[in-house]
Amino acid sequence: MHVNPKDAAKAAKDKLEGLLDVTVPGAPGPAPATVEEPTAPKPPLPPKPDQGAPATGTATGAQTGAPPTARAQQSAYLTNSTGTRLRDTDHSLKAGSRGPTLLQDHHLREKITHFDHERIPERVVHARGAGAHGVFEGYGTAESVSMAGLFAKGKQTPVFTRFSTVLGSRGSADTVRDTRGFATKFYTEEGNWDLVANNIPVFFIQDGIKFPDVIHAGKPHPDREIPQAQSAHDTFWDFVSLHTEAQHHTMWNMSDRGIPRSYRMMEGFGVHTFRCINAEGATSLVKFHWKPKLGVHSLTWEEAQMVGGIDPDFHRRDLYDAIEAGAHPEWELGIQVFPDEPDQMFAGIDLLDPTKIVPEEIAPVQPIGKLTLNANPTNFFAEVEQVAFHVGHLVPGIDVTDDPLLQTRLFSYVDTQLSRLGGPNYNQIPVNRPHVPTNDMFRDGFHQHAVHSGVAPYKPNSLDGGCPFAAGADLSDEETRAFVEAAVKVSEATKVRANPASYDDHYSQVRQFWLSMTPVEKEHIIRAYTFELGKCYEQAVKERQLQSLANIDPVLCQEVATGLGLPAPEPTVPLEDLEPSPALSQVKGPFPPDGRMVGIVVDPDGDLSGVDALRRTIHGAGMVPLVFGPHGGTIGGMPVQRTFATGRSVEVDVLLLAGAPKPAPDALTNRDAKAGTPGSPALDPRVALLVQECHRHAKVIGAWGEGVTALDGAGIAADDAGIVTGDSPADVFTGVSEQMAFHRVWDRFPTAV
Ligand code: HDD
Repeated sequence: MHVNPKDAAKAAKDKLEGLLDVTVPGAPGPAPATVEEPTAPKPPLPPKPDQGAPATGTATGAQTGAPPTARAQQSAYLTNSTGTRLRDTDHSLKAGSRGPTLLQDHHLREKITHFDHERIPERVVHARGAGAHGVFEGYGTAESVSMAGLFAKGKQTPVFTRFSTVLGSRGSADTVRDTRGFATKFYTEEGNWDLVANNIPVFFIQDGIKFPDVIHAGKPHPDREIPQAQSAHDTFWDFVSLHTEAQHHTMWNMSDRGIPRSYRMMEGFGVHTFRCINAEGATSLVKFHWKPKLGVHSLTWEEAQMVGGIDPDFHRRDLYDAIEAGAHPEWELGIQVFPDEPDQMFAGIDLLDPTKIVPEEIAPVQPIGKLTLNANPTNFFAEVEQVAFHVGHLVPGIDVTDDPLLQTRLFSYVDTQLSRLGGPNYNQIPVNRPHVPTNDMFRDGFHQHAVHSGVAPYKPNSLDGGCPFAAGADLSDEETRAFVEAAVKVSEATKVRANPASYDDHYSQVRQFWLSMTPVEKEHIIRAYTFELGKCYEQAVKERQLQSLANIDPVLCQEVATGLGLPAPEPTVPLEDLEPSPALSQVKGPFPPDGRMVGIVVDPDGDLSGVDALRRTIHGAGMVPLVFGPHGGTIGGMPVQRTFATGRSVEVDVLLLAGAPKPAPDALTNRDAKAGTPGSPALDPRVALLVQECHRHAKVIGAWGEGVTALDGAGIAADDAGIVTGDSPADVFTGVSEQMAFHRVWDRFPTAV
């Protein structure tokens, strides 16, 4: 077809004119579309004190790098990752509303790609955890031992603490029988110090080269990947029965220490002996201990199992709720101090053997400061997941020893972060950043966030004026001193793959632990071994572990053997009776009630006088009252936190019975009643179960008025140990408080040994 060139030119011009239809600045243009936010935009949260900008001091002293919160939710409008505002993130770009999605939808691809990469590898051990911010205050009592500034009297140092289980995956239950991690990062004025501790003072192995072995044995079986987060299986007991230096740690795991009631009620131990240096350069050998203000307290095994199903996040929730409620958990940091003598022994105990303790009776734990956890994380991933601890994060005044377990750890903790956090710059992540200027001359690498200036990240240099400069070696000058390794003489030695002879005793301290337990603690240990070994299939594994138990104590061995239906072997080593250490027992008290959960059963048809006043008193005393009722909403003006359907005994530390609710007549509202629960037909069977479980778990129970009949309805004698009855709620609670300060009604547990 012939086209008139004139017509073609005009058509082209018309098209261009449409395209050139732009708004000229100043000229009135089309009204902007209104972008409506579903919720009113909020300003970003202020950064936490430990989220300061990376200190990227350079040769010229310039500080560069954006504040870490620059990437946080700052814009009131939805944007993509490069800050361009978006109008729609709910519909992908399609060829027609029913057509295929277009590859060109860069927003869709960016959003999905980011999501696809949200997960990082979980920690190879200690994957499941919870953390909190806090402050450490020095008492000034450690100054003769260590020059570390954080121990100075009244000195306040920000900290971040992460608690964890060891064996389970990130999503596993909190209350499994396991060791608990207790790692604290102190952001001191002399750099970060990490105390990477556990709630058990000894370790499974004496030499870090065996860490992969013990962990492979404890983790789920490689074929089926079960069981999750527990040691009750063949490979674990295969290893510890063959490798008898693990028996001491295993005994602690089988004790109630393996199932803590709360992270707030655990001791912590640095395990290794460290070397401290004072301002005069004198050295001492030191073991670090955390002592909880609330005392050491554990779940019963049945509670631990129930909670694993009812509330797998029990410890995480407990820590978070206590901090939110203002019941800030506290620990004292204490040290056992030993002279730094060439043999590094104390009272015949090898201080470099991490399977041994030094009893507190012969080396008292001296308090040197207090830790208070007072703020929950703002973002779990950014803080709890990305925090990276390392036993080599040390400050002047705290040094390592030659403990072969510690020596391997010095390598492992940096190495693991490279794959877990994706490269060598993990100390630039906000939660890991020191709160002091850094100038490490490290450059580049994955996830480099600093914009370093200067041209000479090497030493010596003249082009950056010689900067950075070496810090001073004068230990008494707090302003300039540096971390200097203690000048320890290393004896002339031959390279060997061997342990010292002192490491050969695998049983005497395990027996000492057993002999230091009260009868009820011994009973729990027997039950724990019987349960765990009862879960093993391999007869040879059970028999070999019984042999180790025989080498610890004949009664323990016999009781477990009876439970397994196997003969008890004779010991193969002489039983050595070390002096028992009462400090090892956790049956103690009284302890303060901060953050304890107090269940109050109310009956909407009963007498509620004085109950609300008591509820307020409990709250005012730093505890958490939980009203249990037959329905939600309010009863007698009190909010009901748990209905008989949603609440369970394991959530409370003590139970108060303000009434005896009857079974609901209507089968529909009573649909959660536990059929067949023994008790009176006059008492709601769910309340009967609540009372019976609290009684079985040796919790203090208080009752007044109609509540006393609830005891009867549940088949519990009102004069049994730990049952407090009285005329008024206030009187009853006074009696209850006195007894709950000892955690449990220990007399109520049956004991056979
Ligand atoms: Fe470890 C994590 C404590 C021996 C290798 N360890 C880790 C955590 C704690 C401990 C509390 C969790 C830190 C966190 O919350 O991020 N570990 C201990 C104690 C030990 C011990 C008290 C003995 C006294 N560990 C140990 C050895 C090795 C490791 C012997 C290796 C040879 N540990 C690691 C690790 C982890 C770790 C693989 C996993 C994630 C991480 O470090 O950051 O490097």
